[in-house]
Amino acid sequence: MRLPTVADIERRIPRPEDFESRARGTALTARVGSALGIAFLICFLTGMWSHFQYSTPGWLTLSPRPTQLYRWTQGLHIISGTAAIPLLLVKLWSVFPRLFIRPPKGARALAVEALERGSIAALMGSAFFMLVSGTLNIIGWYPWEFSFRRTHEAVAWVAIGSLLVHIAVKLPAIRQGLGERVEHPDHDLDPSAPTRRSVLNGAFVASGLAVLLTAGQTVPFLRKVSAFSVRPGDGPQDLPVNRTAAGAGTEKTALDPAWRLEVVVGDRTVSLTRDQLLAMPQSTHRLPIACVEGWSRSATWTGVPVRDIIALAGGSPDADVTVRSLQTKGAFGSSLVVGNVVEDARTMLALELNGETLDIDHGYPARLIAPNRPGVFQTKWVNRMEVT
Ligand SMILES: Nc1nc2c(c(=O)[nH]1)N[C@H]1C(S)=C(S)[C@@H](COP(=O)(O)O)O[C@H]1N2
Ligand SMILES: [Mo]
Repeated sequence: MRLPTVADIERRIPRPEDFESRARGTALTARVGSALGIAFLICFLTGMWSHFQYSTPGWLTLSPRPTQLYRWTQGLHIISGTAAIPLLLVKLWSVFPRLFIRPPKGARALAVEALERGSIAALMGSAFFMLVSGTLNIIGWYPWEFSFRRTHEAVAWVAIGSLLVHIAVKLPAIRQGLGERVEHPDHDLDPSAPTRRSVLNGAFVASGLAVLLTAGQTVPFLRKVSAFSVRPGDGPQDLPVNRTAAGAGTEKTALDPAWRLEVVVGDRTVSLTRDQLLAMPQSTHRLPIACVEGWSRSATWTGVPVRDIIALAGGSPDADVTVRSLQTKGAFGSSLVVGNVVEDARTMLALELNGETLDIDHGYPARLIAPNRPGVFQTKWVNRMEVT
């Protein structure tokens, strides 16, 4: 038996012309690609906003208004990312025969081709990474060792950078494709074959369905429609739960009658029982929990404004306050509330949720709730506030 030669192998590798579907073509690629580009751009901008809200740089002061801002930006982030998945698959299908173009002759042409393919490889790799890691994050599964947040952010820059290069390189083809009619001129030769129009419509329908079936986790009127949304509405007191008291190791300490809220201002510490907190003037506000993982839900919270508690201990009502909890396991056991958020009367140490005593999984005996704040910072099982 003779071993196959390079030429034998080459003969077996298909060529672009071997893929005959007339549904492919620049008219389709340019349209699906434009929609995908818009989805990626929205996803990128809202994602960067999320990083700003999560670790706010010193030059930026985030306002507690608009109250629902983070809910909107993070909702859009998850919706645009979900919409992008079917679009990316159809876009890939429409161009993948081009992967089989043979390398050109000549060093210069070869170098240009290698650069272009390199940028496409970076774009594909980063786009897949973003959509896969984002989806796993939405479903709350972290099968990796690295920090999701930092890696998702770093790769986002690779994705947006290589996307801009790709758009710049392909601009003439994009303009040509958008100028062409969608349908192939001889599409009636074989009426049973899928047409470009049907593939294009299919891509948009699939993308729309993906959104409809999941967006109910953040868009209230879609709640009943979104069969695949991750946290549709279960959880005590009509509000989903990410980390339970058992998960945080607080199921005993939270119910301990010896619980006190310690308020530390300088070298002064004031201890308050839950009854003492209940005896202070209460306020009630409707505020959302807007989780970075893409679900959000408004609820009616009753409790004591944080600024009143700080003032009671002799602190300034616009001080920066570190809020700590009984949590012993895992992340997000404490958070910082900056002065202009403390100052807002709706920033509360909540004692009641939807008219009932806070459920232990929602942070009994007391939890923080503030307007326009990522869910991870709405600290549950609070036992200490420090003016820093
Ligand atoms: N102490 C503590 N508080 C926490 C968390 C946590 O892990 N530990 N998770 C946060 C996250 S990620 C979210 S989205 C909200 C959810 O609040 P809920 O469970 O009452 O809906 O709580 C936040 N508060
Ligand atoms: Mo969250």
